[in-house]
Parts: sequence; structure tokens; C-alpha cells
Amino acid sequence: MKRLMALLLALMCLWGSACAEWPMEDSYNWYEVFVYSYQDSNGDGVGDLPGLISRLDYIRDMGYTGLWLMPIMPSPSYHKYDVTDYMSVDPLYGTVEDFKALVKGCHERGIRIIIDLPVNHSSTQHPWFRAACEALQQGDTANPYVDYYCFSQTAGDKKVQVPGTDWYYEEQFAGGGMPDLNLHSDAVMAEIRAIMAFWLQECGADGFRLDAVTSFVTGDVAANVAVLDQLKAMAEEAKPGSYLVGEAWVGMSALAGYCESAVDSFFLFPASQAEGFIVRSLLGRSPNATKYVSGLEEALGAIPSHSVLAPFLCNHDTGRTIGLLQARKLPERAKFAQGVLGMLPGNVFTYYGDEIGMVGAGDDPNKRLAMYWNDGDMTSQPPGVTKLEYAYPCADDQLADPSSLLNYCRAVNHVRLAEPLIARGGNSFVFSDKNLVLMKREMDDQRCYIALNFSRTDALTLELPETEMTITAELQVGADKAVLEGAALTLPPYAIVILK
Ligand SMILES: [Ca+2]
Ligand SMILES: [Ca+2]
Repeated sequence: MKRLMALLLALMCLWGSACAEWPMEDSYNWYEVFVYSYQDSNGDGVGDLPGLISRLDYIRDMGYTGLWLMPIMPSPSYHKYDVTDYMSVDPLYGTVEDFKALVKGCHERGIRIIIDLPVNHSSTQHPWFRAACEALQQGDTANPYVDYYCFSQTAGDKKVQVPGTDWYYEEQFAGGGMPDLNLHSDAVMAEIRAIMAFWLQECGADGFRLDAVTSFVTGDVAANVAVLDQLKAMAEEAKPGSYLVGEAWVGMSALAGYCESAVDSFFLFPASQAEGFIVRSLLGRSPNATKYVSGLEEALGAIPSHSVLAPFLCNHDTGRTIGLLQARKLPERAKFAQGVLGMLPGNVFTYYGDEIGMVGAGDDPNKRLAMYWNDGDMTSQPPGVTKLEYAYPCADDQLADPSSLLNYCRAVNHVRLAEPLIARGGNSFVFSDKNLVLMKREMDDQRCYIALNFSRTDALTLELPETEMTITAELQVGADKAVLEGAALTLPPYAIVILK
């Protein structure tokens, strides 16, 4: 009876809101949502926070235990990366009370929630920037808001003139109405400290996705790492155990430099997109699993162990996975790619709609289309869409089809949740050739093996280093099952098997 009670308590703690703080280690499977395009609740066609709340059961059932929202703060743009008020919710999306309800709904379902925090720049319509420009126009260079931005009296690349003055402001994301904030200013850092405390303490968020960290002080990695260390310290001060993940869109060696900072994770760009090691291992005339092996080896070798890997295939700025994989007519390849991603260590990030094979490339709005729940229940499309296409069936149809991409992605997530060694174990490669990969993950005195067959057409056999192992989970793109005879494991095409 005592054991039963303890088990019940543990389950309540895992799934309920009983744990006010639970460690980042519990969230392996993250889901990026563009609120605008996810779910509308009030009939205006634009997705909103109450709409997202109504989809939390879907998100939980899919096995996502972390949620990253693209910016939700007031902004003149549809994407909202140019903020006018860092301590509020855009009225199009709802209210701060709606956000608190969303946090509660997430925590009740064992989901952690982080929001995008773009602090490299604000909107030109932010009151800080307006006050600064007005001061300069009046010749008042001592106005405190002038120091909030990067003003100078020299023209040049990524400089925009303040009308009626000989002053220029820095704008790294040119043309977007997004003046760069001066992160060397103590006053700006004090503002950010208060902003973090607002979201983490008052609203209950669990952390932030840090936008555009390489542009904090463009060209100065050491300065950026120093800012990142300050941001991590502020987040810890506001809410111990907060999770920060940074966007440093750079190659492996530069990324390794950012990972030296105290920020928990940086997105693993070298795994993503068409040139990333996941897609490269799946395209070409013959499969090349060695690209996956060398890519992961390089990442694990370059990135310090305190930094939690954050692999992904695509996000709101990149072409979507189906296009990267040329998989409009190849659902098996689309599934296997999600499985290959899901077998990486660290915190895996999935962009909303990727689990149903949504497509989109080219102009940014094309990459941010309405979530395809069904033909009758979708948000409006974001402004500026130039190509509207849904290549795979809608979510409702895929939910009802056991062999759908959606149900495969769901299985991948649940395999990761059931076997924490996949996400948190130390990796070693036991065997690899151009088709087969066998990895071991170890933590404390626990270990498991992960076997993958990158061949789309051939069942292949590999020898395990141990006998008397058991298959604890398998991910199959077709009906065939893996066969284990002694130490010989035969994997159907595109099969993934976990053994202990
Ligand atoms: Ca709405
Ligand atoms: Ca900057």
C-alpha cells in the first residue's frame, strides 16, 4: 500500500502541478508554435492563446513536454519579432491572464513553456526608441533613452539616419523597423532583468528562447558570451532551473564558442536544413549513415558537455522538412527523418506542422502557414503568403490513421520519454557503415543500444556486442518487425530499434 501511495505521488508529481519546479532534464521533446497560425478561439481568424490552450491535450498526447512560443508581446508585425512592450501580450493573441492560464494548462499536463525573447532589437515604435529619437531631434543627447540604442554620427552599412538629425542608429536586421538595443547599457540590462522576472515569476513561464544572439554585439563572440552569461544569471535569479536556448545561426566551430556560455542550450544548426547532417545522411544516390555519425561525433566533440544539445530539422526561418527531404511522395523518408532526429541526444525541437508533413519554403510567411487541423478548422494565413500548399493529409485524418506520419512522430516522442537514456545518456558509436548505425547511450550504471537502418529498400543485419539483449522499442515505417536471433539483429528498411 505504501509503495502504491509513493507511486501515485510520484505520478502526480510528474503529471500534475504539484511540482512548482522541476528540472530541465524532464523535458526532452520540445514543440515550437507560431500562435498566429495555430488555433483561433474567437472567430477573427488569427490564432490566439485561448486557442492554443484548447490544443494542449493534443500537444501532450503527441509526447511534447516542452513548448516554445514565437514572440507573443505587442508588436506591429504579424511575426512579432519587433516588440513595442516587453511586459504584455499582443491583444491579437489575448491577455496576460490568458498567458497565465496557458502556463497553468501546460504545467497541469507536465509541459514546460518558454517564450521568445528578442532583445537584440526592439520595434522602432517602442516608446524607448521614440523617446530617444525625439531627444536627438531636440539636440538632447543626454536623454537616458539615447543610450538604450546604438546611435552614432557615422553613416555606414546597417545604419539608418534619424530624420532631421545627423545621427544614425544601428539596425542589423535592415528594413524591418528593428533598431538594435545597446546591450552594453546597464539601464537596458536592468530593463531585461525586470522583463525576465515578469515572465518567469509573475506569469510562471519556464524560460526563454533567445533570438539572434550573434547580433547582440555583431562580430564579437566574447562580448556576446558575456551578455549571455548575464542573461542566464538573471533568469536563474528570477526562477532557478529556468531553461534558456539561444539562436546562434552559425557553423559548428562558432557554435561551440557560444556553447561555452552559461546558457543551457543552443540550437544545433549543423544538424538542420538541407546541408545539415540529418538530411545529408538521407539524400543522395545511396544512403550515407556515416554522415550522420560524423555529424553527431563532430557536435559532441565540439560542444562542451554542460551544454544540452538542441537538434532540430527546421524552424520558422527555414524551409520545412518535407521540402528539405524531397519527401512529398515519400512518407517513409519523412518518418525516418523524424526518427533519426529523435534518436539524437539532448532536447529535440519540432516545428509545429512538421509532425503532419506541412510544407513551405521561400518567403517567410510560406514557412508559417495555418496549422492544418482539418479543412474546416484553420486560422487565416499570415499576410504575404505566396505559395499555399498542404502535401500531406490534415491532422484529424492522420490521428485516425495508425500508419500516418503524425502517429510515427508521436511514437518517436513516446520512445524518448520511455527511455531517458536516449536524451540524456552519454553517446558512443559501436558500429557504422553506409547503411547501419549502432549507438550506445550510458548514464550511471544504465545503458541502452540504438540501431538504425538507413536503407530505404533493404533489410540488413548487424551483430550486437552483447547477447541476451531485449528489444524494448521499435519504430517502423512499414509493417515488418525487427528480428533478434542471439546477437544478430535484422532491421527492416528505415527501422529504428532500442535494445537493453
Ligand atoms: Ca483569434
Ligand atoms: Ca545588436
